Amino acid sequence: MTTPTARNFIDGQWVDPGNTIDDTDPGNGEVIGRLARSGAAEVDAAVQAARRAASGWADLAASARARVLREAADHLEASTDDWGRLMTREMGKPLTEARVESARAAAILRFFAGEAHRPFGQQYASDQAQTWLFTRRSPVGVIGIITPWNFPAAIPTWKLAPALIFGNTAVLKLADDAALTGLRLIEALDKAGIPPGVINVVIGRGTEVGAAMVEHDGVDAISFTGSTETGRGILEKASRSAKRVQLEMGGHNPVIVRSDAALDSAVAAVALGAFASAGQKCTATRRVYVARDLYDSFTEKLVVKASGMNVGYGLDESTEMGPLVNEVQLTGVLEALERAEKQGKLHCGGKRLTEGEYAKGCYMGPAVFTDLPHDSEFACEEIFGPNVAVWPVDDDEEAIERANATSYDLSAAIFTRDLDSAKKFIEQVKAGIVHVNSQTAGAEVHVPFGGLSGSGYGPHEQGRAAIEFYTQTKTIYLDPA
Ligand code: UN1
Repeated sequence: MTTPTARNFIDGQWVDPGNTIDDTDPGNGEVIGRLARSGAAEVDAAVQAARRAASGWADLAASARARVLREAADHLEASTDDWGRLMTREMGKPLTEARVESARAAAILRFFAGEAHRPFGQQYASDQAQTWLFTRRSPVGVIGIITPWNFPAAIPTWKLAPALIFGNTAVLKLADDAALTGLRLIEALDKAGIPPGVINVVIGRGTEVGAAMVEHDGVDAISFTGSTETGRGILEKASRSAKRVQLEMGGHNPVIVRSDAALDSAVAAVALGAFASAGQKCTATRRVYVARDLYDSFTEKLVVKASGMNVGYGLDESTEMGPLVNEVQLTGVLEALERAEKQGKLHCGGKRLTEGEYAKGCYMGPAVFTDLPHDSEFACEEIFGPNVAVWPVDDDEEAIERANATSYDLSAAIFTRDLDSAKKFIEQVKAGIVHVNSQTAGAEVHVPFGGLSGSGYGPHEQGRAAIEFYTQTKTIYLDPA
């Protein structure tokens, strides 16, 4: 079997790469593929192709664009298991999660195909009786899309699908750690007959490919998901040429557990929120504020749950938590947790697993901390791994104040049976997404998704909200001659 290579897709052609690097399975260190190395020249070719394709694609009936999305969804649905396996091998998430994600990507395509037949634009009454006054939505042009490795099927899909249905063309940079997975989406769109140049993919380092996209005059807008630091750098560069920018960045998501909570479901939801995908989600649960009378029992149950988790290779069906995505990420997380250990109490996990099969991959145990200062690095900064900390709180006011104390505002959850407390939490918590009695992660396709302040910038993604970023508004005064 030949090793698959993540190649560039430019102007409808798969381009044979010059330089490549290894694509490694973080679960066992095996080289599973090659990744093209590209730079500004490939980005330029991709942008030129996207510009040439722009008017033809925008001029199609929306239903013709929808047909391409739907047919791509058909192709992907025929192979969600296979797609999930590739995802697991490339970036480590357990197959059970990877399958859900590949099915979700197909569902995203179907939702956005449906946008072709939903109303958009608005009609107004003009002050002049004879005037028809309304707005029209038109494509923005060429969208530069930069996606991360943690949802390598879903995130490229939820950016590309709205870009395409609203008539834009795109240049996509897929993250190295999961580029082969992301390319399945492009293969499906190619098979579905998307015209040349409408989507283009360039594989390479963020500092070269991403930077070239952000600086290219032929790119009209940038949609990015990744770290807060990288996102802010993109915003700074992109604003020099007044590009439209949408940033989905880090999170440091809090959970409040009140005295009246259903304790076991709160524990289960915190474990799921903190450790699914080995905590590598911007929506992962990191901080838990528990009513003092439940604090000991909650912590004990969470530690039992975390220490009992089956950490292993993602393709084993019994695995509950897989490896981290690569050595660099693992080392960064372990070092941050070592610093945390000096400031608080580590109850379980948090260390590299090296025995037996673990020695070949990027494995660590899920970590639960307590007794960390509220101003510690752990309490304030996102550490992108399977780690969560618990603190006792005395009342709702303190819980909400602590929940709101970081510079990230993505997702937040409360566990309670008390309606008034839930309502107060919904009103007062700083977050783009609020959960009552469910985990902090998750994003249904048909509703807006996005954070505030350090977590997000620009219009939200998904659902009908996507139209805000991927279209521009024209106001039309139509008068009789
Ligand atoms: C989810 O919680 O299912 O990068 C989605 C991330 C987010 C997506 C989370 N943008 O983790």
